[in-house]
Amino acid sequence: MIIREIELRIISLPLKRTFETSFGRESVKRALIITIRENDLEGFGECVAMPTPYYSYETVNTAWYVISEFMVPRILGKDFKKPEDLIKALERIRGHNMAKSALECAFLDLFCKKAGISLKDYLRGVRNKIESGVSIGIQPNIKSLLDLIDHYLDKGYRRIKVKIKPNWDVNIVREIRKEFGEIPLMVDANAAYSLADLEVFRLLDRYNLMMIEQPLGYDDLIDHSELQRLIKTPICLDESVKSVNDLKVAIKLRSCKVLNIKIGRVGGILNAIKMHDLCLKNRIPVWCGGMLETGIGRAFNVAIASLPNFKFPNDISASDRYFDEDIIEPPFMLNRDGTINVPTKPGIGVDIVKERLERATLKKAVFKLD
Ligand code: OSB
Ligand code: MG
Repeated sequence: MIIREIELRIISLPLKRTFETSFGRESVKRALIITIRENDLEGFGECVAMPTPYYSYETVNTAWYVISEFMVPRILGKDFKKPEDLIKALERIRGHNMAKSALECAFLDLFCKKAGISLKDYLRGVRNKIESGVSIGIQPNIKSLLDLIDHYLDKGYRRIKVKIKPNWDVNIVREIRKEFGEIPLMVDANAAYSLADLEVFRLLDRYNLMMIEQPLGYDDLIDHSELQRLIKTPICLDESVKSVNDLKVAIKLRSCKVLNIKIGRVGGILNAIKMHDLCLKNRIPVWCGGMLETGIGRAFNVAIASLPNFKFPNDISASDRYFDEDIIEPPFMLNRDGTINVPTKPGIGVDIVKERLERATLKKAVFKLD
């Protein structure tokens, strides 16, 4: 398949609710959307980098820069037989996983559409529905947090994840358990603590949490290993595991018992699958993380979460948890049993609404073979 046309756009969609974590707040969703065109077919990919370098060093603008300056010239006009070939062509570029992933996703969508096969079938997914959880940001007070949890439980979400930071941790977990009893509950610290905070984790350890996500440094594996020895609650890594190699070290050191897989963070779907398989071999269950994606990124998440070792509810919520109006149709909907259906049409299996995409666009560039 010769890549003849690549379009980049930065879009902005209002979020229904401001999303606050230990590292920052987002009120609008910014995303870099890639379109690869061939005749009348289009493949779409979404770069999950955020506007700020606080979750990872990549941002929407670094992705725009590295894709247009270094990645597009390596793939435009080239003939790639399969997704592996495209990743190989980008190997020389160090890091920038989210940027690479967006291109790989767009290629994969187009590749599957051409072959008339759904992404789920291409990836050998084994599920028609995936389990849906919800990730709740830091709230102005405990009352609004409890109200939100009540709202999402009512909709049927299968597990609640709450963001924590120092002084918004043991106190909220205590109140949640008091109000809702033994609901499936976990916390995500986004690297807000160090080993000096051991006492916080000893206290959290009493609340039967499903797991504690990324409690320590964003690039740490050694202190997580130490912490995991000291508490019984499973540690789940997010930020610290960006590659198969990171994962090998994490397994060797026993730094985690669960892995959050985000396609963008790990540099694409093929890497995500390698990590899924390595975790399966080492009896580490995984689940799919989220980056407040639009329907495009969400479709890739839903497809990968249909693989067998995705053993926990995912940070893949319905479109209406994030946006009043998504850029895809049909939107992802939550079934009453807290699951989301995996699309069966070719490629990502959802349609992009051009008029909405256009309306959300802040900036656009097209690279074409003439
Ligand atoms: O750490 O999992 C995270 C969103 C942005 C950046 C980092 C994270 C998150 C989430 C949101 O938790 C999950 C979702 O998309 O619903
Ligand atoms: Mg996380």
